[in-house]
Amino acid sequence: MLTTKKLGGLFLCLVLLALFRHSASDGKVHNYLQDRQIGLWGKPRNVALSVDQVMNHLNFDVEYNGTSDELVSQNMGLYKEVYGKKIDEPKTAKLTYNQLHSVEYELANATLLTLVRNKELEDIVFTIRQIEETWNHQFHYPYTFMNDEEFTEEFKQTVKRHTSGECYFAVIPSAMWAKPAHIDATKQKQGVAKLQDNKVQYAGMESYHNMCRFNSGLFYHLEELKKFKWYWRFEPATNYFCHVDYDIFKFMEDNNKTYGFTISLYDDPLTVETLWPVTLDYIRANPHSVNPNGAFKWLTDVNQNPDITKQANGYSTCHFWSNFEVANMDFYRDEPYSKWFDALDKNGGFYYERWGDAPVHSIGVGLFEDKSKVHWFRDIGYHHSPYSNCPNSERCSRCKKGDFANSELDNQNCLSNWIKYEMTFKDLQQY
Ligand SMILES: Nc1nc2c(ncn2[C@@H]2O[C@H](COP(=O)(O)OP(=O)(O)O)[C@@H](O)[C@H]2O)c(=O)[nH]1
Ligand SMILES: [Mg+2]
Repeated sequence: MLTTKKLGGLFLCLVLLALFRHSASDGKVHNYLQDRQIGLWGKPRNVALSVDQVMNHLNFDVEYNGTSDELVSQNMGLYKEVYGKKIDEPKTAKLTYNQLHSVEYELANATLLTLVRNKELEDIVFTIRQIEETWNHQFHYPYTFMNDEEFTEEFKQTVKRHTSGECYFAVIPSAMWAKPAHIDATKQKQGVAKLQDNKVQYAGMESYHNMCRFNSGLFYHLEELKKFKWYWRFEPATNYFCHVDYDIFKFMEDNNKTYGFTISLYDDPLTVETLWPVTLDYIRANPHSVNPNGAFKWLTDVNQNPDITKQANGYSTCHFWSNFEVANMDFYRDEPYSKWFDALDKNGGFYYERWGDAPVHSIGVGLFEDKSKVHWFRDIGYHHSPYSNCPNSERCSRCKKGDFANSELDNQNCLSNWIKYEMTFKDLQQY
């Protein structure tokens, strides 16, 4: 029999449930995640997949009853909704500070890292000053500068004046930088000509191809980097807008993350026409290397930009924009990534096409790592022309809150797909 007391208890439970659902609700974001039935309790299984299972995951093709323009606009709505939320530091993570600027502070095994040319001295100082001002003045993490040539004394002395941590200068051995001997010159010429006909940026600049290959799969083998586990990549002339007080590297370490990013974009499909087919061949032979909780849908979405996915033969071209990234180099050094990179290198697409380090890192992370180990640094305000990540936070200045780029570039934004397909409700509540 239902007594008044029991009814009261039931009522209280219903009210609490409703309150929980309300407080946990983020409008559309909540609905998307509910639709996918991924929630607080959605723990993935960690069992190796068979070839068929892997291929099934990668043939993802949601029916979408609308045009891709409609989807872009819907996704930008989601993007703006997420950005509209006021954020501060991550709420549910372990954070480490050095508020007293103690010299005793124990650093993580990490370096700020940039590949840069002597002629970019002014631009690199421009960026270093912002990294110091918004973050590193509290920690004094070391910097590693990489170059395919010797750095000039002027370069070295100038950057040392603007950095609060130790500076290391690494000259890249030509075996790591130059085009490998197995590249077929005729095939390369034909490939470059095709890219040039299609107005692909940097197509005929061999140093750009070298740079992409080096950043994709070689930098972490440099002698000067062997001692480090973590890196934060930065580029000349980029901006950092927000003050971050906690240790970014320890955040990664203490919260079990492998890869951190700020911006996610589409690539020019012509630069990576065969990257996905070559990768599929590799994983057909090595299905065990694929992580069962990979970011498969983000990698293969065909709805928002169907032409791109078709032209890239099944790869959405969505990638983490790697001119900013914080990551664990041991992930690249381990077998799943490094063996796959060797297969890519052997194929030669870094020269026959223009495979970039951003899609290569992203496919590698998306296939071989658990997506829960990928972190979107919502709180790091960042700009590399023409795109930005500018959160709605009191900690940021000099950028327009919620800004991505000019609206005609909205269809270049992939972050909504990451949010919709790969983030859990709990991930979204982290800030
Ligand atoms: N040392 C060196 N650095 C390079 C070279 N080419 C590109 N970089 C660096 O590689 C990064 C990416 O190059 P960038 O010109 O910014 O390419 P984009 O961002 O794709 O337009 C930047 O940090 C550049 O300074 C090169 O030939 N030598
Ligand atoms: Mg750049």
